[in-house]
Amino acid sequence: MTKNLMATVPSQIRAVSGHPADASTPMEVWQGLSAAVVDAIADDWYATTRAYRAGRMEHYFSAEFLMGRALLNNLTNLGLVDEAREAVGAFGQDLSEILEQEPDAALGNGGLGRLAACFLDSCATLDLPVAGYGILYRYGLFKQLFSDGFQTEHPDPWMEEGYPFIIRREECARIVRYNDLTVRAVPYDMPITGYGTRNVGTLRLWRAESIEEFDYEAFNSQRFTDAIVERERTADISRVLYPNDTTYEGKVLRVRQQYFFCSASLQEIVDNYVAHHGADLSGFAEFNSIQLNDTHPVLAIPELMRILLDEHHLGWEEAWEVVSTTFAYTNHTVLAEALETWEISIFEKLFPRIMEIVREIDRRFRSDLATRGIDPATIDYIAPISGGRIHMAWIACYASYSINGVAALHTEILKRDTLKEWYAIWPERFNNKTNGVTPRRWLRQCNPRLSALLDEVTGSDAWVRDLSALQDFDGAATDAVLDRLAEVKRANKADFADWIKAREGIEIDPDAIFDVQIKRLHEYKRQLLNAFYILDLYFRMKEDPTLAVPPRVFIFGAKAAPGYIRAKGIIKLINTIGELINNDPVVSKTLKVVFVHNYNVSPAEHIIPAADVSEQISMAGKEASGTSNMKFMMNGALTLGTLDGANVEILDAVGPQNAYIFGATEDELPALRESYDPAWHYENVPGLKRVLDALIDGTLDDNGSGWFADLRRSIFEATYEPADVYYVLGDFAAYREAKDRMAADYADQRAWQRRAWINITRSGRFSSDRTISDYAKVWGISPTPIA
Ligand code: Z57
Repeated sequence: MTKNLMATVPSQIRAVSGHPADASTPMEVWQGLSAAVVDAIADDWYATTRAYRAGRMEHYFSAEFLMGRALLNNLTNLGLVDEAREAVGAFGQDLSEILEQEPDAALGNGGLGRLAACFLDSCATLDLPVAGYGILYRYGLFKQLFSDGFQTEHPDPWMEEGYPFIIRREECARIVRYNDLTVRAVPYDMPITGYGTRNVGTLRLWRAESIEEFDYEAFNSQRFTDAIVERERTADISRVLYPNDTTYEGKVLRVRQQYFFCSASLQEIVDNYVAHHGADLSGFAEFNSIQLNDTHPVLAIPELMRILLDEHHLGWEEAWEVVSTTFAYTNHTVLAEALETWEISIFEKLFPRIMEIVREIDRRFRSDLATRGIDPATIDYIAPISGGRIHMAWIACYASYSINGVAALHTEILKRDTLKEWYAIWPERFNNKTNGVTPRRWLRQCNPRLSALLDEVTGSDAWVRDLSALQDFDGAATDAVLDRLAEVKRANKADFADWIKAREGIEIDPDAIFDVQIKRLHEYKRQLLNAFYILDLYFRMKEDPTLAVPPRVFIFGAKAAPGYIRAKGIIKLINTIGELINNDPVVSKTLKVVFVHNYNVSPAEHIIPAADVSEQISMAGKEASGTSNMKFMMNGALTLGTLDGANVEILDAVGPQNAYIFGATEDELPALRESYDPAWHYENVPGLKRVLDALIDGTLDDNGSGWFADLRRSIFEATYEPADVYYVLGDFAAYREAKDRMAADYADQRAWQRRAWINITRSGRFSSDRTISDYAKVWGISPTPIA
């Protein structure tokens, strides 16, 4: 399938470094080895691209692709890991050290961006004709450091030292026009390999550049700086990823970014259609479908209308017929603060023609709905333009042939609440697509020990391409296999302890329970509930030194949006609790708190294989799906969670004896909230008073920021939202009970490993291969293998 790496690696390294291979730095070796991989797949990549372009294709539009590292992923997919180890070993380099040189491509915030990356992996593995389209951000998600326990943010110029897995395609550049600015969009292509296939898919990321090198006129007429400023204004468009997850920020630059990649991608797709099928665009939707990853790419809807109307001279009806059979929309949240709406004036200023088209969509929408007898108040509420703003989700719902949520419960909430008006009119458009994660990166690659065990027990590596095959091995958990499983976990935990020692300077005991919560910091995810538990446990141990507490390490990883002060307060709180506990001579023998700084895809690959407990504790109804829950399950961690998002389906897959579920359910919450009084819980629920008072009585020091007092107020005082809006105190007693019980259960290792095994073998339906096979039916595409 591929050329001999051993032969090409040394010359690639020499070409990159200008030294002999054995005189090169680990970074140069990474560069050269990566270049050798691109060399090995180039011909297949070209063949795949040509095969896909000739037939029906799906185009996945997303403002975020959280790819992480590429080298090991590609080596794993191509079956070249051993060969690569040998190739670099030949001149004294260690492959794992080489792999750690690679920066993460962090072109995404969290779940939504990582989902897009897992989907590309599955599309490649399943030979599906799908391409991804997004933005080549110069700066990915900020780097997080802690200073005195406070998060600080730092730029992440991730490809500044060179990045071999992306190829500039000068010849495919397009022009994107704004009212006040015209820019060149230059595509950079990333190859997406699959496991056990020669097909290589493509992620196309656009970079904004000036039309001309310089404005020579400005340059020569002593307006040198103006010429530079103009260049910078252009480069601004793809300069930085906005660091908000599940919140909306109405920044003009952001809407510029969105239009930028939508317009460039559509131009390319339309040109490709013309090249293959001729100038009559009325058949466009037979060969193309576009998935909108949340509302961020929804400008593609009026932009495709513009291209069809103005550049290909279709009539409105004909153009709308094409558009409304092309797009499908995925909703990822029910949080009101995430719904994108733009001020009309912004659209008018940036792209008046697009605004004109949106107005016409709005006008026709209103008359269409009136004809259907919908009442005027409802029409006004769900119209594309209402209250002086443009509602991107409403445009998406109106124009899309398919609308989906990302877990069963989430889709039900969309139909019942968030999008109920739409569901009433077009019920047939709604469907569920429960998220999934790729078992290549999240098991095969990050957990080689467990992978080897699975190969052995199942007799082959077929599970890597068909994870559901594992379910036949539920019964294979003999005592011998369970002992092996325990050894695998123990070894992973020892590796992780070394990694943490080097990275965070904290020593942890591999025999303790590793209890992990890794995800973006958000109040709805309730890291605060976890923090309260830990602080309460500390007080319980101080109060009664004879209390039998199983050794535990509480592990966190989370970035807070830089402007989200309350989330930053929670980070500081966890770090401060960690300080208190880790420095307590007695308690630190049993408990440790570790906050992994700069949590990202590659740290996740170290953390997840070592986890015993998967914390999935959002307030029910708020986490659309969650995807780390699935990664933990595949790696044999047990879920400690609420009945939220995909946790519901995980519970359904493993059964109640193999997960720890607690807390108020989504349907119980409205009634509970009616009479909810956080002050009552504070007075009456064991432990809470002490914990909440510690926020203000000097036990914990927030360096005078006032952030801990603010956290306390968020629990007791109604401001623009009700007191304790995420029901932290309401669920505390149930959480404490479940978590204590879980820790006690850990002592019976045989029983624990049996439950872990069931979690692994039942994780098949959470493979993104299953999710993508479901999408492929909606998309109307089929496998197109090149060989
Ligand atoms: C994001 O990461 C998610 C939703 C959003 O609306 C935005 Br913006 C960013 C997440 C959800 O919070 C997760 O529950 C979900 O698993 C993930 O998207 C993938 O669907």
